[in-house]
Amino acid sequence: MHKDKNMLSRRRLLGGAGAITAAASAAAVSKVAMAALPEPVLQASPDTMPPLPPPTGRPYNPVLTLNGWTLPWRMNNGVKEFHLVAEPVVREMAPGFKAHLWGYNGQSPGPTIEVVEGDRVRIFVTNKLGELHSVHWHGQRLPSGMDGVTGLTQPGIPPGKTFVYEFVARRPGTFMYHPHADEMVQMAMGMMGFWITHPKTRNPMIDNVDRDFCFLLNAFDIDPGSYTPKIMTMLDFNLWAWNSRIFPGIDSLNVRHMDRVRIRVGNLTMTNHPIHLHGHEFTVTGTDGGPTPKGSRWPEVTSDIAVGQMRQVEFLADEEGDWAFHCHKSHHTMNAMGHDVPTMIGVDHRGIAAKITKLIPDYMVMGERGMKDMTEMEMPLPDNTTPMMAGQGPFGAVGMGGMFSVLKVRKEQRPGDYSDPGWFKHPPGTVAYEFTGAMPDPARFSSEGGGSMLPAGAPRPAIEVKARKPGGGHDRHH
Ligand SMILES: [Cu+2]
Repeated sequence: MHKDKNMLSRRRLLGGAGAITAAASAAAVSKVAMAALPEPVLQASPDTMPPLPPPTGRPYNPVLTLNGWTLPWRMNNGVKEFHLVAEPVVREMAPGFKAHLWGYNGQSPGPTIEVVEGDRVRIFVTNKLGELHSVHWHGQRLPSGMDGVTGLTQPGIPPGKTFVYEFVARRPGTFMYHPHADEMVQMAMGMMGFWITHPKTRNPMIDNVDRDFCFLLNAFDIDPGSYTPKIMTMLDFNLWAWNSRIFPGIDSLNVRHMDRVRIRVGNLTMTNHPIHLHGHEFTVTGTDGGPTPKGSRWPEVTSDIAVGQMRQVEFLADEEGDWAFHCHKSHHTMNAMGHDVPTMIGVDHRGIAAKITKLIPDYMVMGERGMKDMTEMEMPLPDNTTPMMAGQGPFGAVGMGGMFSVLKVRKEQRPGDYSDPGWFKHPPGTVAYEFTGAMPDPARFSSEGGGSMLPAGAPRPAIEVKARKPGGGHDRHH
């Protein structure tokens, strides 16, 4: 889980170019900058990297990108310069499962860009794809010609070329970037990134927080055993991801008890995602339109994030424990599976399954008691995929995948230490437990049911319903 270790493969951002620009006159900055491209910084690890405190420029409290990282910059005569490289990447989506995606600077999604309201920003975008590219800065106020829409506001960036975007980050808030060139393909392949503009001064609509997380919702269609997403898929995706990671590959959100927590989420999939937090209420404090006025906020435990939207939610982490945090569409907390699985609940197929297994050793059907059995069954998997529902908790299989993680709220977390604290140690007597007393006869309301259609005074026939109940020592057949 969360390792907070620094594995930037090439952290050295300032090469010789930094020294050149220090001496350059203001008038020459633009040309010098063009000539001296900042060295691209690449990231090789899918782990959550620690927040990047601003080494230069105005101070701010940096965000933590879940299973991601923040792009370093260099200051060039008061301009923050970033270098994005659009390129094919290999992304580990979960341990044992790698996908061939497209992204920026070695990862999908690309690195988070963090700036401060009022910053002048210059972003060099190098296209290492085999087709045209451009980057749209979702939600920004900027000159129309910097908006990054291929054909409309600029020619597409040809393969091998570098374009420069330059504008002032005028509004504080939660934004993202993504291609606006062959975008169906390029986004289906994983090209996207987060953008945070921190407030310049104290803003009455923006509270200080102790923990500030961000991630993008994205989805892929990759057949088990293969590596490359099927880009024509419009709805039937089989991998529902946060920052191109799927549970159990998504890091936990570790906070101290009584921390104020902000979580920023953007949706670049083809459907909406009701994001749900257990154990706490939050308020929506911002959208991609900016911070929401305080009088407009109300408490929720689920916030629906529509396609192309961003939401930032905030809460006080005042309940200790391990709290599930997930998309509430139950199919989105599953990993790759076939779509033709028949519903077998209540069907006694024990004999049939045993016979088929003799002919086809790998044969497996959905359990007659539900699909949870599949978390325990040793179903043979092709290479390079991940179980449909995986992840072990302290009480057994969690039985989920996809868009799922855990908020860990701990009193004993030391200040400044946000490493994974492990599983919550529940105080004695606070865990749901088995009732072992005698089971009383169920009280049934005698006037209810089909008998009411009978003529008054007619004898009521006994209605027999046969139900197969789970458990009871059924032997399972694999
Ligand atoms: Cu969802």
